[in-house]
Amino acid sequence: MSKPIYILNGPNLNRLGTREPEIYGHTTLAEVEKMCRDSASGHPIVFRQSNREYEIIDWVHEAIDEGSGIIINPAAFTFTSMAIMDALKMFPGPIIELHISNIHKREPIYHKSYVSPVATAVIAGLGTNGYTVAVQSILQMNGQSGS
Ligand code: CA2
Repeated sequence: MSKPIYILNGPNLNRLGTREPEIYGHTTLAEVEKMCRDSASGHPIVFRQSNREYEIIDWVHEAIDEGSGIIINPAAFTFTSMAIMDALKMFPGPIIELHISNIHKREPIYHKSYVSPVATAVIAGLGTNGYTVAVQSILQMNGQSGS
C-alpha cells in the first residue's frame, strides 16, 4: 500500500462554503475532500481540519512518519506559526502550501507567510480547484502519475 498524501486544513475552514462566498466560493470542506479523493483516483488521502495549532503540528509529525506528501492550507496560522513552519521543515517529501484566495491581492497582513519558505510550491487564488491541482502535482512529483 502506498503512503498517503496528507491534506491539512487550518482554523475556520470547517465553515467553508457558509460565508464570504465572493472570496472563498460555495464549496464546503466535505465537498473539497471528495474532490481530492476523486482526483487521487485510489491513491490514499488523509484529509483533516483543525482549529488547534498543536493538532496540526501533531499531524505534520504523523505525515513525517507515514506520508508521501503534504498539502496544507494553514489559514490564519500561515501568518503566525513558526511552530508549524518548524514541523514542516522536518518533512522529507513535497509540501504544497495552498490558499483558496489570492492572499497577495489582500491587505499587507496576508502577505508574509511563515510556510512559503519551507514549501516546495505555493498555490493561491485558484479557488477550491487548487486542491485537485495540488493532489495531481504531488502525485507527479512522486512519480505516481497524475494528469
Ligand atoms: O484563502 C485561503 O485559503 C486562506 O488560507 C483562508 C484563511 C485566511 O486567513 C487566509 O488568509 C487565506 C481564512 C479561512 C477563513 O475560513 C473561512 C470560513 C468560512 C468561509 C470562508 C472562510
